[in-house]
Amino acid sequence: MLNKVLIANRGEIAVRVIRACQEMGIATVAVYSDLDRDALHVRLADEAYALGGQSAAESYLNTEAILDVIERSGADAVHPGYGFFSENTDFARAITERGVAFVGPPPEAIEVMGDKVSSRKAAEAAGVAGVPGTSEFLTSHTEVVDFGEEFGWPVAIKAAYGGGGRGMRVVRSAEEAEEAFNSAQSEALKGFGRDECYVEKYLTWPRHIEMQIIGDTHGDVVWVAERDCSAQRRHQKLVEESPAPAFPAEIRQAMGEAAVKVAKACGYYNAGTVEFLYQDGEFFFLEMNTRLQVEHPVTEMVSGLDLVAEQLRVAAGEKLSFGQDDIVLSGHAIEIRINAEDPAEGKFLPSPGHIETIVPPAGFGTRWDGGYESGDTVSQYYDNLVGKLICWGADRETAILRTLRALREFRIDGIATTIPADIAILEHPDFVAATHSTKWVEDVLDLTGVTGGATGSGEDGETKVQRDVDVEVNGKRFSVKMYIPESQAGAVVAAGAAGAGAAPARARRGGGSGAGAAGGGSGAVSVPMQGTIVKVLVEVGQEVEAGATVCVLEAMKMENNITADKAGTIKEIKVAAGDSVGSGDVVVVIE
Ligand code: MV4
Repeated sequence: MLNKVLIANRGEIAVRVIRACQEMGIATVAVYSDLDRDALHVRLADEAYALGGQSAAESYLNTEAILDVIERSGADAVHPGYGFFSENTDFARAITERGVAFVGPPPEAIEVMGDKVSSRKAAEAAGVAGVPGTSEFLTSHTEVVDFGEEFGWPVAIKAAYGGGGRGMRVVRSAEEAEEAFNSAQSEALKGFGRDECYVEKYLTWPRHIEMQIIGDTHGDVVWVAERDCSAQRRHQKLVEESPAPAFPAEIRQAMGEAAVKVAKACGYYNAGTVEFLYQDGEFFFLEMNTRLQVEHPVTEMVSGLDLVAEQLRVAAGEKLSFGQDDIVLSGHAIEIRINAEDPAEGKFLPSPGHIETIVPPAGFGTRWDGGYESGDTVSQYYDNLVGKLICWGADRETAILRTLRALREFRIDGIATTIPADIAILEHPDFVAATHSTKWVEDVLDLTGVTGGATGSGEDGETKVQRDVDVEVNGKRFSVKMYIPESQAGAVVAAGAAGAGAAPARARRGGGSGAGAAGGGSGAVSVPMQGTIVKVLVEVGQEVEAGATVCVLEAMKMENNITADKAGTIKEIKVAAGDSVGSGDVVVVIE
């Protein structure tokens, strides 16, 4: 087994790897930039070394500085985490050439899977098809026209050395082909320094499903479970889950076997993920990620495997301690990426800053993989992921309800986070019904009125902070949001404020920036899942605030607050206590 692992990363993934090492009796070496001198991963590691510099390029991407720490610390392995050097062939070679273990795949596999065209060819050689398309680079737009006429429109022109959808052009007819081809080439040249492009049939409403695999250095590779990552915005994943909803077992088996074929074809070992597009019962190879992914915890929660521990064992030369038949999946897990971004009006503006207080939720089936504690600072220099909330349930509805409960319980003050948008996604009937796709967040979800800001400058220019305060008025309890000047933030006490803004007692408790409700709804308040109305908390003619609880739905043995999706007057109440309702039924109308 390994003796001492250098974690060449920061934030929550560095914390995650350090914890796995500590549980296995492996010493840990952290590295840090000037800005991360007091970061959580540094506080937890056995040893810590300064890399110098502030930006990622000056620190975590400084190969010489990391190699120097390997020498000084005597580390016998390096775990790259994700991002940074995790898929860098040269870095992996620099490590292994020194006789130090790289906790990841062989450099050759990283290389093969590094560009879209070679990875597609490798997959096709293994008998795993990509979306129908050309495997040779395009030389003119007439080839796009020929392909579209043969395979049907629309088609997608993609940059061979691109990623994340950049440079991708959707072409809906022959007339659009020339302009699309030229702009795809020029954007590819600008974005990636290479203008080679290819064309594929365009899938109009795909789900993004990826298969976790892990292999050892003795030739064994197994598939673990799939993850559905369709809830994305501009290629940034927001919500991931496992298993994929409405995903037939025979498709799962076929996709798992396809992923193993792709891995074996490139001599893969350690943890990896094969990505597919899934539409109309068919799946197509998209690309392979030769690293541990952000969303690995959902796979851990449904399989019971500690993927980081398995990575470390593989890096130590051990055989996998389990075979394909030993993998048994149980329940459903959902991961929410909590980013320091303000989702107000759907803008997701970066919101780095000082975390005054962070109190993650807890309870049965509730996991927090975080990189920060109260008093830490989220820097603008790095990825703004604060951490990941992962919730497990016996089935998907339970997992959704538990995740919503946990998100509403989450307390984080000082920065805005994506939590309100996450709540809007999980509450939406499309997500509950699993009819969403990779385009749904951007094309369908309405985040108008979602407020995420824990801080915001008030009219007078002074920064105001949001405080959720419980008050009692004439013996009746209300939860109210107060926006107070930052300078007075510490002095706020439960105000006796009554009147405007006071929500009914059962209004969902706020959680710092955690519980902003969608305030821009239609007023037709519906229930996200079938259940029984146990309480109606409003009357016709009553004024309510957005986010106020209008009734309580009992579903999956839990009480769920059904909230007003906008401020206004109760116009109609369609239910009474004891009524059974179905997913999407309207219970209250607000005008
Ligand atoms: C596609 C597609 C539909 N049809 N290819 C975007 C990122 C890159 N990895 C591949 N992407 C897509 N390729 C065809 N033929 C839709 C997407 C796509 C997407 C894919 C996975 C996850 C999120 C996505 C968001 C938008 C578009």
